[in-house]
Amino acid sequence: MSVEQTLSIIKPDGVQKNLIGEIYSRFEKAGLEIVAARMLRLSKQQAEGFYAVHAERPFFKDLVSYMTSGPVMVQALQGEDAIAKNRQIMGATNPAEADKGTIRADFADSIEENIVHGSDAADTAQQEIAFFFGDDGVCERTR
Ligand code: IDP
Ligand code: MG
Repeated sequence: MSVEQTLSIIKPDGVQKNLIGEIYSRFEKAGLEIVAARMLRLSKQQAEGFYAVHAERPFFKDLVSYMTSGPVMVQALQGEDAIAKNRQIMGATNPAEADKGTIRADFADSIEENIVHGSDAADTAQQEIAFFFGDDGVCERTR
């Protein structure tokens, strides 16, 4: 285990359901620190770029339209094992398969509208944090 950073997004359905505080509380109770945060409405180009890895998937067009349907809340999380810990708190992609007590089991409506994004590995975490926060947009926790 080591201290890691990971990227989290509260997707448009999570913002619409007024879950920002609830989700932040779950992160903080699990020992994850928020080290960067911003709300924005993704452009089509941003959503396509962020999810470029899924460009050939049949659901790609719908995914881009979902992700641009309203504002998202984007944050970098820091802590021991942050990448895996965030994925545990989120639950499986399909809420029907997500463990009880996870964000997706508790709040998601479908495999597409599943409330949150989380980086899946160290390299993607680094790329995704840079995508939203550049080189200097993450705050060091000095206390
Ligand atoms: P993840 O968000 O759990 O990492 P990915 O496989 O990376 O899941 O897929 C990215 C996003 O694309 C999912 O969170 C979900 O919003 C959407 N998605 C994934 N699989 C499907 C599907 O089979 N149908 C519709 N949307 C999907
Ligand atoms: Mg993924």
